[in-house]
Amino acid sequence: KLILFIFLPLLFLTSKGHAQYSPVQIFPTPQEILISTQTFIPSGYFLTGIKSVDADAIALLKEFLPISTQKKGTPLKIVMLNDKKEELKRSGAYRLTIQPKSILIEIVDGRSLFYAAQTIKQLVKRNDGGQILLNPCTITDYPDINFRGIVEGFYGQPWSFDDRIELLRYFGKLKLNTYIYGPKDDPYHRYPSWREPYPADEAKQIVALLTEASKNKVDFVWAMNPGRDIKWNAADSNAVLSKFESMYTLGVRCFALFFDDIAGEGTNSEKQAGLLNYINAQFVQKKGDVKPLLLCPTEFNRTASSTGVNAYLDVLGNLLDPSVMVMWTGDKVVGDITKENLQWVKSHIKRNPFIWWNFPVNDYVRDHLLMGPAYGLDKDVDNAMTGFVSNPMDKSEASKIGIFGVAMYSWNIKKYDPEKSWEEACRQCMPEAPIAFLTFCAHNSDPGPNGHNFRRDESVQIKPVIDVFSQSFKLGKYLEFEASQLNALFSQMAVAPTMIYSQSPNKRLIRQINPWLRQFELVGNAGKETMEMANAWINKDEMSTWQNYSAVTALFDSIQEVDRNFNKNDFQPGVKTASKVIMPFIQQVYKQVGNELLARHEDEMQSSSSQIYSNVEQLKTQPVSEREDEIVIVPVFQPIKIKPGEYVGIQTISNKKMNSISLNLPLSSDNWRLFESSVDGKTWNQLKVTKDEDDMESAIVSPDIRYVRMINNSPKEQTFFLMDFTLQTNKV
Ligand code: 14T
Repeated sequence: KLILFIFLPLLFLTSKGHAQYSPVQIFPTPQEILISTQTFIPSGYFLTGIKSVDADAIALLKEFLPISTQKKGTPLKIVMLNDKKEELKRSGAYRLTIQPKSILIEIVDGRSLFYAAQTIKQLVKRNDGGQILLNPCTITDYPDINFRGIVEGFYGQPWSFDDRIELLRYFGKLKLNTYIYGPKDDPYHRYPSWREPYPADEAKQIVALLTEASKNKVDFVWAMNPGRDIKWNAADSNAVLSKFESMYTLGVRCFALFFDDIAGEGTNSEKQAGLLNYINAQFVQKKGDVKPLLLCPTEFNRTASSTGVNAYLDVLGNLLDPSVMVMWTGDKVVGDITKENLQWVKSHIKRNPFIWWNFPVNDYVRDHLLMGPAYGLDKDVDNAMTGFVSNPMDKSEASKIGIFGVAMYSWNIKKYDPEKSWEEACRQCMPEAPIAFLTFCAHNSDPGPNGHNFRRDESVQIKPVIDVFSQSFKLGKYLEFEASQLNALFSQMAVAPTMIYSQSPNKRLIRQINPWLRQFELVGNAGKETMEMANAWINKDEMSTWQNYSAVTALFDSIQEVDRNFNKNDFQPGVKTASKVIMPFIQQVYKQVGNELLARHEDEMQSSSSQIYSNVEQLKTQPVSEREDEIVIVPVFQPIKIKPGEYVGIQTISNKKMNSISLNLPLSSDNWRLFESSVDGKTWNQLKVTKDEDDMESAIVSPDIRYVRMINNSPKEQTFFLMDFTLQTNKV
């Protein structure tokens, strides 16, 4: 739908080839935009046309446009939008025509004017002299989905008042219009206190939230979840009614009933439909200014849905008043939204579903952050959803990344690009350190293994590099090009938290993700040390390998420490970061080098465990020295007396394979010696000794023997020189 013409002052270029270029970017992407590349400097404006449609929108316009109360300068005219197109009758639809001599804003309602103002805010640029610049343009814009926003519907610590105020402001900028209040752990929303009105101080906060919501053209929807202990009788129908009445008194005009996560009586769909219809008739219709009701059913996804005649969803579809909107999470509790699934549920509930998307909620994987792109949303869906809301994390600021994607998708489905939207979200959420924040988010997206089998891409850019590098490294090769990319990334990871701490004024965000930031720095450093270790290892620099190996070991200890001591909760305590691609890579290289390094040094350590094997008093403490391919008794330079039956030899527990023994002992004529080998030191086999031309004696031994000895096999004490007694081994 986006037609982008670039028009020069007089000459209109309608080349589609230029369709990708726009002198300004607007989020969410407008449906139709014609914009000139030329700019002009507007003089003052005066307001004309419809008066007092929306004071907040006018106040917003005045923030960045010179608008005077006198009738001088150029007109900024506000009129009703008259178009037969169904889309241009939607709340929030607008058409904006900016020309050097006028601005025309055509609107459906106050929200339209507010959204047009949000668009103009993004169109305004300034020159070096601080003057305002505008590009002439015509923008025709409307939302693809009527209700867009979030459902605060997770388990765990609900958002704070300040979290909510900030998010409502964020909503205004993103043209999101729906905030559904339903935190599982608010006792006044659910069990046990849904029947009771809020205490005074909490009621006051809800009033303040309603004010902020209204300023940002957001519908604050208050949800109740009574199913756990509701009785299907008049008393409880009235309990719902009077609680709604008390919320109405506070200013709430939008209401929802949730029946998720319950068992027993409360799950009865006929009774649920009856209650909704009763509230609709007795409350919504009577008040006149209350919006249509919203229902979250007990069977809110296809996997959980029963089938057959009078199945749960069919009963709802048949009985519920057509005005009641019905929520739906898709095929599963957490998963993609597909056209096919939307059609399936519609055939049962007899209306378009209102999507409750369980992303980026992390109440089922609390040790992970979900800060990656919002993807898995079908783009081939026209007018198939009444609403689209995201269930966020308990971390409000961190959830802004996912919410941004939801805002882009739900406003303009066809133009939605998950990756580009995600990058823009990172930039907008942390303009002071965009790259650092992007790096952080790129490696904090996958929830890890979980019961919903919901996994996300993570570390997508570096993954192919890691695959190539680690494959070669397993074969003993260190690929320089890939290594340099990995080193660059790990350095970036290691400094990103420092950048974020020092540059970002968003202390709320930092507080929410602080354990993960700390962990991220440690993982970055572990990556750097691992690469150095791998390099040293390949270069056979054992000293450095050891140093880096112990540095990585220490960093792993710190990572474990953070994991154990931060983010304590009863469900998934701990702090996991970069857990899908990067940590497994670091661990794999660490293990590989560690195993090889230790295997090599195992032999060295065992050199002390190769020892002399002798019952000759004089030789009992004589050292042996173990080298790469031999074990040698250190020579003794004095004559040794050996009694009948006494022996001298070598005992080893090395895992090397043995080869042969060789000796250089003074010749002896009377053949008093016998050479033997043994596996266990108990049973001995005699060795056949041969002499070479230099009078060196040697004997082949079988590879797995662990003892060799020369024994005095004569009845007399003998004397000899122990000059060379060597056990040859295979090289490792
Ligand atoms: F109402 C729903 F649409 C819904 O999603 N309900 C909850 C929601 O509050 C929670 O945040 C979400 C993610 O954990 O899952 C739903 O609750 C469940 C779903 C389960 F499959 C609770 C327990 C489950 F086993």
